[in-house]
Amino acid sequence: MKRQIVIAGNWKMHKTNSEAMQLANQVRIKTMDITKTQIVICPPFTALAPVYEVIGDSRIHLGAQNMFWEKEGAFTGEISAGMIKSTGADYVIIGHSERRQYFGESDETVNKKVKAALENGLKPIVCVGETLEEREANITLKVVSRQIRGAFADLSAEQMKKVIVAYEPVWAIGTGKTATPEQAQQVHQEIRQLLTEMFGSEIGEKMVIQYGGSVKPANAESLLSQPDIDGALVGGACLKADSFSEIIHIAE
Ligand code: G2H
Repeated sequence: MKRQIVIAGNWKMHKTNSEAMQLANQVRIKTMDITKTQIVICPPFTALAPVYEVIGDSRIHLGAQNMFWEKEGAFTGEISAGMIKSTGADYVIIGHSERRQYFGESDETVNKKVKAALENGLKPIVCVGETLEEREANITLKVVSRQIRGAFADLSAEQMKKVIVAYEPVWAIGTGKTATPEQAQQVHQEIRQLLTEMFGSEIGEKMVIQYGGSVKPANAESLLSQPDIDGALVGGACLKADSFSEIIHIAE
C-alpha cells in the first residue's frame, strides 16, 4: 500500500516574522523540485499570515502548532481553528508532548481540539508518545493506545481520512536520541493495527503515521524506509532550510 509521505516542520517557539519569512522563502526555493512529498511548515501563530504570503502557490502547506476548541469568546490569549484557517493554514498540530507536559493538555482536550479542527477544515496532526519511564515500565503500547482512543473518541471513519498521527516518543524529543527504526516501526505498526480495529481497514491502511523525535538528515532514510513510517514531524532540524530540505529530498 502506497501512502502519501508527509514531512512537517514544527518550528516551536522560534523565529520573529522577518526570520520566519526568510526561512520559509529558503525552504520554498530549496524544494521547488519536489513533486510527490507533502511539505508542511508550522511557524508560530504570529508568523502564519506573513509566511503564507511567502509560500504563495508553491506546494508547501501551512500549519499551526496548537489551537483552542471554542469558536470565539472571552478566552484571553487563545486562538480558534477559524482564525488559523483565515491565515491560509490548512494543518494544525494537536497534543504535542510539550503541550501535554507544560500546558496541561489531556486526551480529553486533544479530542475537543481535533473535533474543532475538523469542523473548520483544518487537518490535525495528532501527537502521541510515551515518556522514558513509561517505555522502561513496558507500557508504551498501553499509553499510546490510551492517547489514540482518547484523541479520536466519537470520530467517524470519514473524519479520520483528514487526520495524521505523529508518533513522538517523548524521550527522543530534542534530546538527540532517536528511536531505532525498528523501535519506531514496531509502535507504528501497533498504532496502525489499533486504528484498523477502531475505524476499519481502509483507515488503517491509508492513515499517515509520521515519526517525530530528533529526526535529521543522518537518520531520516533509515526511519522513512520502514513500512509503517509515512513521514516525519521535524523540530530542531527544520529551523535550517538546508537540513529540512535535505530530509524532504530523502523522503522524495
Ligand atoms: C519533536 C520534534 C518535532 P525534535 O518534538 O515535533 O522535535 O525534532 O527537535 O525532537
